[in-house]
Amino acid sequence: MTRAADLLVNALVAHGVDRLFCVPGESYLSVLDALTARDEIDVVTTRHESGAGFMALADARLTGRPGVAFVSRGPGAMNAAIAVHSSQQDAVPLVLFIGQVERAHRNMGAFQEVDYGRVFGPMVKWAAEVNDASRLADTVATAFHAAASGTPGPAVVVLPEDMLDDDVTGAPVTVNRLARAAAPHEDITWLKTLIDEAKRPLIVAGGLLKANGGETALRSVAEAFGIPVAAAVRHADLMPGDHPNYAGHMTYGAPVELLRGLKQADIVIAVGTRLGDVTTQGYAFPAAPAPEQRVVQVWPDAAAVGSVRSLDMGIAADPLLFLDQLRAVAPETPSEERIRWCAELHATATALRQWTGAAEAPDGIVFGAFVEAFDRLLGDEAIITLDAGNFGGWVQKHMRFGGGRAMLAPASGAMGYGVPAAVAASLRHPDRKVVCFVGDGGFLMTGSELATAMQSGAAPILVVSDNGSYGTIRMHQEKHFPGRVGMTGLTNPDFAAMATAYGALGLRVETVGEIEEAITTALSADRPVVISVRTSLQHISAAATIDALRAASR
Ligand SMILES: Cc1ncc(C[n+]2csc(CCOP(=O)(O)OP(=O)(O)O)c2C)c(N)n1
Repeated sequence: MTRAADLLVNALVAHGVDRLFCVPGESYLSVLDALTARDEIDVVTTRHESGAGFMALADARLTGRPGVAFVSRGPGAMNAAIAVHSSQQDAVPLVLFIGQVERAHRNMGAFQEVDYGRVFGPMVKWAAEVNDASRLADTVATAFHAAASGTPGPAVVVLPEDMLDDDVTGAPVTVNRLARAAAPHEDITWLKTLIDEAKRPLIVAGGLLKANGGETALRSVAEAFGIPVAAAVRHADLMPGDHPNYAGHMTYGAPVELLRGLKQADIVIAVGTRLGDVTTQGYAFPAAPAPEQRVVQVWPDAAAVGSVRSLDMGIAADPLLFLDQLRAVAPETPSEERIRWCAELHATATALRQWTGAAEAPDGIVFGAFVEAFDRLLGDEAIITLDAGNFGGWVQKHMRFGGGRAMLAPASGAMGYGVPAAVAASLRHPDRKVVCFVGDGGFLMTGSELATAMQSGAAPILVVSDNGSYGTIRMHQEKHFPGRVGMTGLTNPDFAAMATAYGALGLRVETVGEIEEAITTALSADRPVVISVRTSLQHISAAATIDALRAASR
């Protein structure tokens, strides 16, 4: 007899799954049993389903394959919802397996019963409940295909617990090969004409170029044509920050100097980005619905191309294939004019990256000073994960990315991503330094995954910016209701002591003088480290102090 649960594991292995993240549940015990008998898949047991989901998303970014998480029915699935949302917003492929009540009890309001198709409906690309075990393997194949094809995103497979014990002897395991579309030949020819006509072309590069050699292909096209590259939000690592074609990072509230430069572009070629709200600074550049310059967008899903703004050209193609095609028609060398245009934008981006602010304030360290030191002391082969919050502004502005330094951060703005992503990154690349930057707010959302790091042998460095506040929201309060603030203050535990209790190395940085030693100690440790940095709340963002915000509001 072949048990359905064993067939499921066979199907995962056939899809190249070598690691999955879970919180175990009684609703899929047979799968856990099947996994214990196999060593092809490393099962990482996490402390919260959001942690499992975020780890799967980070792993997907690093491998270029769908991330896989298993969670229990009802409460477990609801805890994982944040990862489903991030998968959809970030276009990162995720296959989420959820246990379900036994088939005979469906639609009776049974213990922890949920209709997942309805709950996740608008967010997922595909969701199916496997009621007939003979359909299990092909449902898995469809889920992996749905997650990775077109606009990557979440697929959900629901597993009634009694189905997992059915006999499926002889049922085949299938894999649906991804269909990848290239750009039509005439579009490449036309685009080459548009680029040749342009004086100041600009590439905006997005997350779909993050794995599978996208960075190399991008650099090759940019260098050959002499086109500067601006990174879509959270993807500053797509071009090395010191590369002459690097033109900056279109992050939250990008500096006016950067935008002034980029807006001179007479054609924007968006590759592997949906040109969403944040990257385009609130649909201002390139503007939606009517851009002020020529815009070409390359994205694998025709329905998403041109759905937000009018385009001069929409190309529904795989961005990597597209880059190869464009490279094939590139000139031998770029013109002098193009090299000057690249240099102009690169100079602005480089100047903006320098940290020049005050290092310390009466209420703590200005986080930029800590980030500047980390940038200096950290080697190139590193992975940096970011949680959501204002502390990240300094990291995104003042750290150099690319050329080996990866950035993993959710464009969805989900707090709680940073620590689990760092655990997953450290497991995937034990040879690389993995550093997570997280606020005191975000750290107590999923910081318990430090226990997962201890248990699984991951060794990330977690930098907690402790300003005693949900600082980002406090900043918005100061902007909109100056001086009338509340509900954003945080009474925090001693994060370094907490780390020690987990068995990690806990370090505390209270003054600027302690920064370098703490970083050096952390970088030479071979176990998880938490550096708790006493950050100034007055210096509430990389762009403004609380006093300045209040003065401006008055
Ligand atoms: C899961 C989630 N909940 C709430 C928010 C809204 N939010 C955005 S930033 C922020 C505060 C972040 O505080 P902290 O982690 O301490 O970082 P800081 O802004 O102080 O640097 C909140 C509550 C969010 N983005 N994600």
